[in-house]
Amino acid sequence: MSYFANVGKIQFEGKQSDNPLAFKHYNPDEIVLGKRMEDYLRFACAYWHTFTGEGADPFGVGTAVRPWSGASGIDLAKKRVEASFEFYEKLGIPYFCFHDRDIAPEGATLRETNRILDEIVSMIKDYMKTSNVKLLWNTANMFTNPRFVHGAATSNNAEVFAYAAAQVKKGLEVGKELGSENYVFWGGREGYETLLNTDLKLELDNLARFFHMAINYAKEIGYTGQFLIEPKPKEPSKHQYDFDAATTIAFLQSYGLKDHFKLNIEANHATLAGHTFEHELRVSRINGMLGSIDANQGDLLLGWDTDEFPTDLYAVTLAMYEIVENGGLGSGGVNFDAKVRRTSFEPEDLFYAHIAGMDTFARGLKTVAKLKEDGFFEKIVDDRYASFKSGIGLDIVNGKADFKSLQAYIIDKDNIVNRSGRLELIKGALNEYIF
Ligand code: XUL
Ligand code: CO
Repeated sequence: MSYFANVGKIQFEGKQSDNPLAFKHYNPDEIVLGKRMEDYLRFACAYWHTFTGEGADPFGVGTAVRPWSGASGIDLAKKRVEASFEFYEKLGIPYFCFHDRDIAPEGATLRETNRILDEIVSMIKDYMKTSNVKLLWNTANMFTNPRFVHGAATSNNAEVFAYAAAQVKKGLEVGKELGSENYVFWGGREGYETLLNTDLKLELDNLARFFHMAINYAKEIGYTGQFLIEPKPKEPSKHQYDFDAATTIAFLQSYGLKDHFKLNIEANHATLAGHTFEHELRVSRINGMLGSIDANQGDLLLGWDTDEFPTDLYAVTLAMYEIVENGGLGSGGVNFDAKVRRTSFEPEDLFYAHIAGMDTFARGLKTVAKLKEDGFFEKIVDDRYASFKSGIGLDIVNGKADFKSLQAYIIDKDNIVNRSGRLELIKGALNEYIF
């Protein structure tokens, strides 16, 4: 049975090709910056958007036409698994990611839910035996079911905390079973609405307790995937605890968790926090915390998490620069946490969307290789901070200066000279690399 019979294996055909079902820039075997493109980028398909999502929005039901539409329950779950592996193979995407509830429906009790999950996990495991496709990460959906109305690990209800713990326990077991290279925590409802009824300190302490329990259990069962936290400032919660990279890193540090986690940075979450994607990546990178990315883009005119496929070359180039400077993403990858627009409802659109995203990142990587070859940003920054390379600046950097020596140095100088930042010159020159 074929779900995407109209589509064959997507090949790299190069820039000249006018075949919409071909890569123009993503050439998995091409060596860029000393590594195969496929190994650098480690692309992943997000199960929830591509196979579970149906294109619903708050004003209307789904519009997506899918070859598995019409099925329900466990039958639907199985059809999605079959379709997903056909999709990965045809697209040539090396990884996938899922939430527990994306792949299998819930039962009446957690015991029943886990039994259904096991059935689908074993089916996925069988597919993985005959395929090169691997699981980049799995995670727990602890935000859709009404039981999580007040949060999961930060709920005021201890029974919900227990439920969430049992759910993540199972997630780690599933991660071990399928060899997931990372395990993600995105705290969609880990936040609060108003301080009028909230014990902020208890909620944060509980969140830290929850993470410590996860670390202990992973150790106990020998799950070795990297733990990742995915920051997001709001939506669905108003004040989300993992607001952005800096807030999350400070939280992890305060609770003795920093060595056990890295961050999964999502472009659209960055913009919701009032940052650029590259800002969030830079903050993570310089703290040694950049683990993986959720590749997408938002729409600044809309202001919510639109999860569009990433096609903005400018933003993706700057993001790839951070990834290259990080020495790649280690066990992480580039997960397309992105959905086709509600108006792009045909199955082929799933291929066009991923091709666009993969080509954009491949172009970004190639542009960064050229920028690195020329030392583009390195020269700009070296020159701009030259005052710290010698004299009083070098003393400051080397810890040889104090307030008294600095005062003595500056007190009689009346000619402090600043230099232009040359921003427009830089932007014009950068355009020449990108276009
Ligand atoms: C929600 C979001 C999630 C996480 C995984 O905004 O990004 O899909 O990536 O739970
Ligand atoms: Co995400």
